[in-house]
Amino acid sequence: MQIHTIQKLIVACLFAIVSLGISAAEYTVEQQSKQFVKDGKLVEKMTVNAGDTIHFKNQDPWFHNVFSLSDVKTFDLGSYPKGESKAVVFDKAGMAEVECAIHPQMFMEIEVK
Ligand SMILES: [Cu+2]
Repeated sequence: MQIHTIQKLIVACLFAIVSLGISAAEYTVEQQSKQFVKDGKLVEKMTVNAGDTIHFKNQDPWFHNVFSLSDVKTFDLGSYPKGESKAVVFDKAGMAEVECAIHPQMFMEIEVK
């Protein structure tokens, strides 16, 4: 009886993990001409769902850094050259300000729902 309950729980957990995996989206934000660009357009704000991943890809011939000091997600991807991409999973709802430590004019907001 107890083993059966545990088995049910394991199945429920696996189902939850799989459905979370399916619903989580992947986005790419590029660093281009010292701006954050998404789908070829300057992006100042974007909305994602909790669990989604954003790939930050440097498309400029110089180094960029991507970091955030927000409560929602604090990270520092370091400095990386053209062609390199680093991913961040936004797992908590709220607002994240994303900046580049090398170019202070680079700034974008990510709303996590
Ligand atoms: Cu930069």
